[in-house]
Amino acid sequence: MENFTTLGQFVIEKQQDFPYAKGELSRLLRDIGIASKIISREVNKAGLTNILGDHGSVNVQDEDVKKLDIIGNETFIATFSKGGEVCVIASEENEGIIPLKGTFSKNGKYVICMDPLDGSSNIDVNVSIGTIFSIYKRVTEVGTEPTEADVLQAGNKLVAAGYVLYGTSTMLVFSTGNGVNAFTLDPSIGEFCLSHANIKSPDNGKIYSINEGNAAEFPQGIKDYLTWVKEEDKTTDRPYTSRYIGSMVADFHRNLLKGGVFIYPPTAKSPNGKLRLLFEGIPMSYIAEQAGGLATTSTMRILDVEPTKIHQRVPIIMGSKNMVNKVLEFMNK
Ligand code: P6P
Repeated sequence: MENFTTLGQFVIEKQQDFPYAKGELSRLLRDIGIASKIISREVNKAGLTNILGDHGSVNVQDEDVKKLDIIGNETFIATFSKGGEVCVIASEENEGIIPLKGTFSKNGKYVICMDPLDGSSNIDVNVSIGTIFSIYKRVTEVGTEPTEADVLQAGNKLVAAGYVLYGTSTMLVFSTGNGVNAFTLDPSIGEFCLSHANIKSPDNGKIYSINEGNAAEFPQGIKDYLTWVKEEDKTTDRPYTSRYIGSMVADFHRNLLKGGVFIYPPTAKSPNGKLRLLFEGIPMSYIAEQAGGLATTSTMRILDVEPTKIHQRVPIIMGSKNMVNKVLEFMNK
């Protein structure tokens, strides 16, 4: 008999570690697993069933929406509506909050903020994409109509967060506040199986991930850091290696395992950076910190930023602890 732990077995075994146990969060994580399997199936046949290419519409970020974006968004909304644990969703694909209309949703105790399919511009060129999610307890009273206050919560209030990477394999990575665990989908049994237990991100690394095409607009500290990483100095293992795939989940996940720093700084075009606080900044910062890394705007911890708008953006420097601190050294010179 093969020796593996499925997501379901893990969640039951670890139940006592989950805040507000009572099985609700376990069911929520199970629902995320189900939705991710459906999206994985769609992503893996993208080239075959003519769901490539633009859906024609544009989302609130004014980005061309690919059909898979729609499928991803609708899949998660339908799954959470059926599950009954979630009362409201904020999605990168929707302008406002999505109060769920499922039979029990009004009594749902949990809130989801999600980017159902991040990196969707990579769909047509067969590059890895991902789902990113945050889970909070609602702040409004159970049984009442959820409000924006339920989704506008700082990352230091998170109950759980994680991502799904649709890459060479489909991997679900999440934390409920007791470290980071990764589960790889085994299509032969249709189960997510524990593949990386208690991930610790290396304190040091040589990989820096940033879109240097915007370099002219970067803050001086970032420009100085990018000069420093390219200098020849064997004692500090430089020059470093540039790795940037343009799909945050893929860039983040590689850096999480190998050591590295991911940077999306402010630019003239996007004075607060391009990435969204609710849908990318907070959940990925939670995972970075739970794995022993850091995540900062350059002036404060991202998990302490109090959201005021659903689609607000945030500058991001996140990853290996010593690498983030090195970037901050240049930013604070
Ligand atoms: P740029 C994808 O559109 C995304 O939201 C992230 O997944 C990715 O890290 C970033 O934007 C890429 O942005 O400006 O470098 O193309």
